[in-house]
Amino acid sequence: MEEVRKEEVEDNTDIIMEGALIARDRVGVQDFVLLDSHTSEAAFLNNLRKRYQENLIYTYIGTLLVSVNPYKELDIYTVTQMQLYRGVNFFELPPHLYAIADNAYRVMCSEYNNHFILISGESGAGKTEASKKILQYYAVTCPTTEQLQVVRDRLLLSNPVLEAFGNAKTLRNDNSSRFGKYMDIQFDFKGAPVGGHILSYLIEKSRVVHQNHGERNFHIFYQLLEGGEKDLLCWLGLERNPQKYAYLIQGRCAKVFSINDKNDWKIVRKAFSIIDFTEKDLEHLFGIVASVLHLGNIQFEEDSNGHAIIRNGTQIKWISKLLGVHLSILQESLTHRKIEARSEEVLSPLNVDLAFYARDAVAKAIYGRTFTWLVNKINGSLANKDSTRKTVIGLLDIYGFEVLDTNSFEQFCINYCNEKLQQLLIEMTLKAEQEEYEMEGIEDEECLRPGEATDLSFLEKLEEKVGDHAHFVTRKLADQKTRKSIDWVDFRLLHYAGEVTYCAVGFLEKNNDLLYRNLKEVLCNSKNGIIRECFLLSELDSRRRPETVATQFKNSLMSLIEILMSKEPSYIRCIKPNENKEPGKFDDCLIRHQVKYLGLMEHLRVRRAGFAYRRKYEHFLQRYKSLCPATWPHWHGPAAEGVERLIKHIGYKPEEYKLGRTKIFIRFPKTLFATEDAFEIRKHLLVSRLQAKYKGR
Ligand code: AOV
Ligand code: MG
Repeated sequence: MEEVRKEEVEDNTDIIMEGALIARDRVGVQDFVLLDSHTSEAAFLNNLRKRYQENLIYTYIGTLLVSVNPYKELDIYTVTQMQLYRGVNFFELPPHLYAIADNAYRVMCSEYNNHFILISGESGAGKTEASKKILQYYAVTCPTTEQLQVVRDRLLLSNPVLEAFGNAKTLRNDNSSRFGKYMDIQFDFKGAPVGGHILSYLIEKSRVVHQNHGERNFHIFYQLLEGGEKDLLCWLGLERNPQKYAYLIQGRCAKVFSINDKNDWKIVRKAFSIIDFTEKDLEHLFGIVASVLHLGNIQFEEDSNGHAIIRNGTQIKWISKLLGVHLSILQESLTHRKIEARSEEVLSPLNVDLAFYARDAVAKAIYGRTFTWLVNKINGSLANKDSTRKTVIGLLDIYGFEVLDTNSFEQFCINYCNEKLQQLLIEMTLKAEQEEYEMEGIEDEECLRPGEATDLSFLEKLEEKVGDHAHFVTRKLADQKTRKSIDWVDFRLLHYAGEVTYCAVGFLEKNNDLLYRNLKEVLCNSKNGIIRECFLLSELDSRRRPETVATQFKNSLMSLIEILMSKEPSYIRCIKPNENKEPGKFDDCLIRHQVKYLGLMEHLRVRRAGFAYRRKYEHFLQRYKSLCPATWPHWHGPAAEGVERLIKHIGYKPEEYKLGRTKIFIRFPKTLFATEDAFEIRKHLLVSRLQAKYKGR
């Protein structure tokens, strides 16, 4: 046996290298750092394309994972695959989400620190799918007990509930997240998932009352109508046909080929029962969903004085029943506004336009706050009550950057959020690089310094003033001076991901998010438990002007960034391959654009300019020890010395590497590539020789 091994070490490396190169030609390299041509964008795209065509949707840039949406089911998410990645070193298997997930988990367990996985990319690029797959990975591979299985199921089933209420079909994605989500998974000292906590960010509630052509309202409405039991619909006063509801038909696509609302309803129902929702909760919850639909069907007409009156009393009766509010007061509050004049309160009638506005405002407010209630409710059921210290892995899945034909306040907030996270990623990746060199005692003049890769000062300025409407006027006027044609109500921002023209119409209104006081009063006195929890009487007493939506959003993002900064990061960058949701179609132009704005080339350059690879001595030796007779099969001295012997034997040149305190740093990808290939081929040769030997016996 020993003889065979020794013999292998002397094997002809030329043949080994040739074999590896042929394979690489077909499927590309699994880490962009290993690309041997200079780092051109063309070579980058070429590698991505080759791999995509072989259904290899994942590629690394060092420890960052690039993922290209396959738009088809791949056989790479099975339990067998999950087991394969469990506890295995990062570079030993093909790139995968599971490797990222497992790496974060292993480091968390061994170093007892907190992590997060930031998943970014534009709308439809595959962020939500990735975050769900990571959660499944933990659910399957982490240790658990019978008791803890409940937590595991609740963690998994929180997704269908939140997606039903927070996702919708858009032109870009049939299951587009219309809220931002950060989920902490909490682990105990044994590494078992024992709880969770979700933070949600700004749900796009304008969708409740309006959808663009080709888009839908939130999934839950269609699920309820398609799948809801007959008795339930009857109790809610609903008809099964979505065409009957004004709030559901503006996008003219209530039915979508790729979505099975009836089936999804069943999943959501099951999820509710596991996440501890009582029958009463559900009664109130569906009561609210139905009330929104009834509200949308309320029509107003003018009386002889030009004041709004409700045309037909049917809907309002249902709403009064379902929300547990007084019929005549509800009626009055939808057509009047309470104004405080000196110390008196006066009821002033609304015109028809304002009455429609008030109606839509109620629909948006009750839906938006119910969503927050849902998140809190889920958090209650995920909460771990015991006070022992826990570590967490946070999963961040937000709404992706989007550019529509007409971009409004919602796109502004979504794109702003993406911009902040992009900035964070760049700061953290470049800074992390610098810190590691310092810690390991390595000085290198070629390391890039933080801040060089991006300049987001433009957005920073906007950010300071975002709550101030005068800002938009300034922007508008400034743009009028430019030569590019732009509507007078528009303003344009140059985002990291491209130029976006926003239409300022409705910005102020959406930012102020006003709900007339008398409508609030009605809701505060509701007998529907959820509504009562969402609209507190104390809100009425407060004389303080509520914060604008943009200010709240900005503040919540700032605290998110603080949360993230205190944790160890991993990154997944998702790429959308084409605009048509088509499998296998690699649109060069679209992908090149994303590669550019995601800063992937910069990231690669940083990796290559510095030391492309760094690995702990122990890990490096463990993997490659078979390539040197002195370290194979065992090396008994310190790992650092073993590594020195090993690299001397395989002929590393002094400029190719540096030895740090705990790690070896390899500068040129080619060096590691050759070592890795030699290792792979040696492994195969060894196996086949051994097989032949045993067969011969
Ligand atoms: P997003 O989260 O990035 O967009 P999703 O994760 O919802 O995008 O992905 C969009 C669609 O692409 C999914 O519904 C799947 O059909 C398909 N898809 C994505 N990833 C995979 C995968 N790994 N395997 C197979 N199909 C996939 V948005 O939420 O719109 O920003 O706001
Ligand atoms: Mg999503």
